[in-house]
Amino acid sequence: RAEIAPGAVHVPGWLSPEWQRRLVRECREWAEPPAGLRAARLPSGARMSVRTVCLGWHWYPYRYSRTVDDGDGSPVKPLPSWLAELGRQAVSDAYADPAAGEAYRPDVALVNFYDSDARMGMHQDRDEVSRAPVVSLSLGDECVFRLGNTETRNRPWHDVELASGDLFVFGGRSRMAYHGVPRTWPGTADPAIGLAAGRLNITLRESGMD
Ligand code: MD3
Ligand code: FE
Repeated sequence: RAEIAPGAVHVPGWLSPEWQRRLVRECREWAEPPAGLRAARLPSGARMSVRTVCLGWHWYPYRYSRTVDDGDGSPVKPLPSWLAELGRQAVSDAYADPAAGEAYRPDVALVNFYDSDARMGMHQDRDEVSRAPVVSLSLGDECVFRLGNTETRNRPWHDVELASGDLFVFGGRSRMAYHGVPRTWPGTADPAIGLAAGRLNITLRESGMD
């Protein structure tokens, strides 16, 4: 465990190879239509290079709905209870505090698919009403993850290399920090987890909505 900033805890290799293989397989199924993978369109009209599938709630810049309003209009896929439970275990382990895990009730997951050119610019996650932590699980290619400050999208920031199986929990004062993924490292994934190329990131969140 490494606390990169207050409330931001990195746990390298948290997911076993078995969990990594299972999650890759599940991500592939979630990516299928209806309500499958899409590249969100920003209000500027630009398409994100990262493609996303949502579970529980559908995120589109910059709000949540129960249907894929910027896609095929289908109801969003449910968040499996086993994945919410994995999120509780993640919070409990990262903060070494079983009570923190017990209190965590994620109701949405965003699954991001990165090909070798995909990037995520510096942004804040402010579409959730809840200020509960965000849990991040990385699979496949390694990447540079950039954790900034809460004031501006510019320096100071920390660059952290994230690899397949890594857990990151962002709570407390880091929950509103700017962050992004300036690049991935193509070819660094272990094909044994079932992902030949690219990077997957699963984030779990509490929406704070009914
Ligand atoms: C720090 N995803 O989906 S996960 C996102 O790797 C997003 O796909 C990145 O940023 C990815 O919004 C980073 C790590 C992450 C997620 C949420 C955060 C870091 C965060 C919220 C607050 C602070
Ligand atoms: Fe984010």
